[in-house]
Amino acid sequence: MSRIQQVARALVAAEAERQAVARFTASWDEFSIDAGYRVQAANIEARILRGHRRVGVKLGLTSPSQRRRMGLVAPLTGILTDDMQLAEGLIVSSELIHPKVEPEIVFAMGEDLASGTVDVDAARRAVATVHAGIEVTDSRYIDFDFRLPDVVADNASSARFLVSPRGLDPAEIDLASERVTLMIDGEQVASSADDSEMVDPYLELALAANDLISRGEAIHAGDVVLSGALTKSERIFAGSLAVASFDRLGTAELRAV
Ligand code: OOG
Ligand code: MG
Repeated sequence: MSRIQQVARALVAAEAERQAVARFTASWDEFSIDAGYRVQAANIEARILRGHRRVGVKLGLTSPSQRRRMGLVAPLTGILTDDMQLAEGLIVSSELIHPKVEPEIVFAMGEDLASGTVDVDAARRAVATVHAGIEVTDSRYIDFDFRLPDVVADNASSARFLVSPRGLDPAEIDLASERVTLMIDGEQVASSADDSEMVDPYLELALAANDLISRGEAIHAGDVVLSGALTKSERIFAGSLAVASFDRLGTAELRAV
């Protein structure tokens, strides 16, 4: 079995058994981001063979300053499948290891971003509607302790996500100034105003699309795109209610049982 297959299987087992593992970069010096994407692709292919359907893409590390420190030019990406999408805002904690919630702007794509070089305007034009959402991340690594190759292999910590049904036309909303607060059990635990750096979600979409295209992948019409956390993420435990309140996009609510 190749090293890629070994890592892929270990991550599948960690998810299935809800047992976090140590990061692979601790014991495999040559583990690269590129190898991480090969692990990710192998596990998504396996998920699809098990009967799940690809529904979109998630972006991670969408803070430009954080990215510069890490020497990256584009956000990380993970692939979303239908079993990750929450029809109702309910997660079952016992199915997850140590879930965290983070508010995100979500795009429903109207057009493909599949070839050429995508600029910010092209990215915006390809979006059909903009929604409020909450991503539930659940790293398969102990204490969310990972380096870039590890987290890429782990499908960027993807676990569950919620998209509010009501969407706005991109022309109706200035996303660069859209703020959000995250409340857990009625207490504000995070706000995008805490973070002085403004992120342009359309620029992140364009950068991610170009990176996907360079890897032979694409964003497609009909895809859901989670555009990246707007606040720090917060642990959620059974019995708690998380509410993301956006200025104009409305609210998304998620309960953990
Ligand atoms: C990686 C996933 C990051 C985001 O929105 O930035 C992410 C992590 O677990 O930190 O989903
Ligand atoms: Mg996220």
